Amino acid sequence: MHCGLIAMMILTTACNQRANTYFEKELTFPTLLTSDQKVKLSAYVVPTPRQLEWQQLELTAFIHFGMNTFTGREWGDGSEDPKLFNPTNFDAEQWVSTLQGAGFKMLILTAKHHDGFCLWPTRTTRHSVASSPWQNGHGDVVKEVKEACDKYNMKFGVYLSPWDRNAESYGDSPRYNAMLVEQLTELLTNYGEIHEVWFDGANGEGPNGRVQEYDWGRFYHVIDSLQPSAVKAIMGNDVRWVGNERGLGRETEWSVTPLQPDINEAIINENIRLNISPTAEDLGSRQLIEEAKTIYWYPSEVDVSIRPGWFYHPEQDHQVKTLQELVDIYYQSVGMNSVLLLNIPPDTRGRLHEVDVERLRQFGAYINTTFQNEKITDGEDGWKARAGASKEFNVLPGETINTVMLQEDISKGQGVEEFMVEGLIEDQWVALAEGTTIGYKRLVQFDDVSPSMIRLTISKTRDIANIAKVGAYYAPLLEDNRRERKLSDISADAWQMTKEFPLTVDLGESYSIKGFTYSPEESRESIFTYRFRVSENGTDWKEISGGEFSNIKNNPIPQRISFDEAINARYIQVETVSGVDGGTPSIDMKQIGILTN
Ligand code: FUL
Repeated sequence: MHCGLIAMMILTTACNQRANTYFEKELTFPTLLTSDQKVKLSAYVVPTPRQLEWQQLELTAFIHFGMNTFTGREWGDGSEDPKLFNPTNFDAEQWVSTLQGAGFKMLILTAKHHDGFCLWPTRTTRHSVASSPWQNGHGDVVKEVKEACDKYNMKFGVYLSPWDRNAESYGDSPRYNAMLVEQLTELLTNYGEIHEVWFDGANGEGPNGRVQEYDWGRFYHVIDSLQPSAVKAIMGNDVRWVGNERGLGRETEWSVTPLQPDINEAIINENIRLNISPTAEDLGSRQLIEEAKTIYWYPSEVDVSIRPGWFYHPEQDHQVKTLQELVDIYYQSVGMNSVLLLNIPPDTRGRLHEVDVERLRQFGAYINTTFQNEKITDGEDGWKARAGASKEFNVLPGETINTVMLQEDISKGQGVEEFMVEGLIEDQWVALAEGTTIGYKRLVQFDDVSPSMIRLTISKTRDIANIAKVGAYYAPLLEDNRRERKLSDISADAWQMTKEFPLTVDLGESYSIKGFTYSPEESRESIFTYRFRVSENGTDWKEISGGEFSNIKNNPIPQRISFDEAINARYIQVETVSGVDGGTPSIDMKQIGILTN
């Protein structure tokens, strides 16, 4: 059946249809369709105008700043004294001008993180900048950042953590929901235009913790009515979490997917039926579309920090990602049909650290230089491609290339399932790269070549694909000066495990211990809360550290715990109190490192 006809048929059942053949954001399939018809129709689901505008930003920046900046933690527990928040040289313009210079188009600020401390003088709680010594309690971080954004023509978004470890009403669902609505309303009415609202999904409350039932429908309604240009991200239904915090998109990244955030029973059950979640590898294959009842335009956002942590910690000044790492992340996010949300955390002065500023400058310059130097002609002529169609492009004489950029006109949907790029070298067509999805943007890399022409073949599509742009570039090779931090200052050669539960280790001799590291492993559940004890003789133990490895579930990087003061010990013991999935995972000796420096 002709697609237009099917679309007409569906007119009565699907919502939000724009023109005759497009389905804005959402399409519910009528039951009569065959699998092939469903797949074909999925190519006609398109973004809303705000989703489209968001996708075109490509580079967006996260700013994690707040109480944790001053306590050295990643997740505060809400009991922090507001007096600790006291930036000495706060300069929002420095953040925004640096980001703008590096090509970023939006800044998202942690207006409230899990510790509940509000960066604006809210009426909902005293746990805010108004109770801090900063600007004698008259400061407003949200306002200063928004003003700087306006000055530098940068879009602005807010991160408002639903999980709140300070709010007394948290867990008393209606009361806390009312507070969150009030906080949202303040943020969305007092500061001008807002372009993204970021609802994080983290909640570290254990089995005995407070359980809050969020009223997502109400939160969405508040945002849609107060800020119609804002996309709702992560626990919001406009922008999807890519599924990791490592800056890694999918090779096959469909913006059209049956996935929706787990905001109500019906959605949770449907996600379970389809076996999908933000971390699933397959979110949009033919097979999945065939089984789906409703599909959505729900594109991916890649959030990753320029440092190991989301918040600033001085000991991570040497671990700012290298230019090579940032460029890799760019290829794996923007180059894989996603928007990059790169976090750069300001320090206790309230400024971006010099190392980060320099790295951002290098990154912006590299991306700019690479992609401003187009090496082919006529790559911007729109092209409607059926499966099997090819098109050739002239390469500027004598130029070397190693990167190709492909773009679909996503205002007409996403359709390409397979493509191939070849180069004409000495009258022979040579394969340069192949891939699956394109979507808004796809970058593919290959070894340096100097072809006279390149040829793009759209090998497989869901329906006619709308190719908006083909480009070819030379991306200079970078020297990777990655610096790994040591996970242990002492060799484990002489260590002996003396007990398995809790893991007890004889280090062979006594050391002055200043801290320890714990490296999670993919194959086993990570520890969430722990106790760490030391002993000189293996009999008398002293507990010197305990608590949580915050955010280890979403960001399973090595954890470094430093003690307040060094302690002499020959034996150590690590006890699992709880795991990230509610179990009590065991731990292997090789997952532990001892810090003595
Ligand atoms: C996570 C949070 O728990 C982290 O602290 C951070 O804000 C990150 C962006 O999202 O889930």
